[in-house]
Amino acid sequence: MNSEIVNRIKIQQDDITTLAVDAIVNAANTSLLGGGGVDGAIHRKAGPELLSECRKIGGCPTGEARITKGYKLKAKYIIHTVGPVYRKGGNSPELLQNCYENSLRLAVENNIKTIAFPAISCGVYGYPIQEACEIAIHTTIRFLTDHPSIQQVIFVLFSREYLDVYMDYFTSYSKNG
Ligand code: AR6
Repeated sequence: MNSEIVNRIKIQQDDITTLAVDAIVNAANTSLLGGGGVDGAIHRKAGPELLSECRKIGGCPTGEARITKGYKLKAKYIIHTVGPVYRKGGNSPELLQNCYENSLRLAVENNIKTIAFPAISCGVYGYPIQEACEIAIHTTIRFLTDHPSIQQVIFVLFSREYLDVYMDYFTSYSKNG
């Protein structure tokens, strides 16, 4: 793979709510009114004004994305996307791919240059990490190839185990893809 693209992708173990990037992505639900996991952590850190802005948006269908301000976070924006609840043999792969594409599209439209993604759908929504990782990386690389304005995409994993899955796949993809 093109080394210019490789350099625009970073993978790290971290708490996404601490990052000073233009936008962090939230793994939300269709209500956009908060929940557990990364969604809960983002709402707690950003403060109650985030919930007020989310109420005005009025929800978001699975696979789509909406943008709000970052409020008390270091990130300027939050892009809220709704991952699929994993169902084997269903349309979960397409929906998860839409989450990455629509989030990145919103980033371009809002002049966002640096964006961090959690492992969307890989917690409560039960998506197997290996399959989700392949969709996340493949979709992002394809998007970055066509959209030079995005300088950095960071994949943020909470656990060492998930970090290793992403690192291994990205390394083999970089060599062979
Ligand atoms: N930073 C980075 N990653 C995190 C953080 C964090 N602070 N906290 C959790 N993760 P989940 P989903 C990881 O369940 O599967 C919510 O209730 C976590 O370890 O947050 O898309 C929403 O409201 C996992 O690998 O999101 C929805 O109802 C990944 O983030 C539902 O959960 C995603 O786990 C969405 O479920």
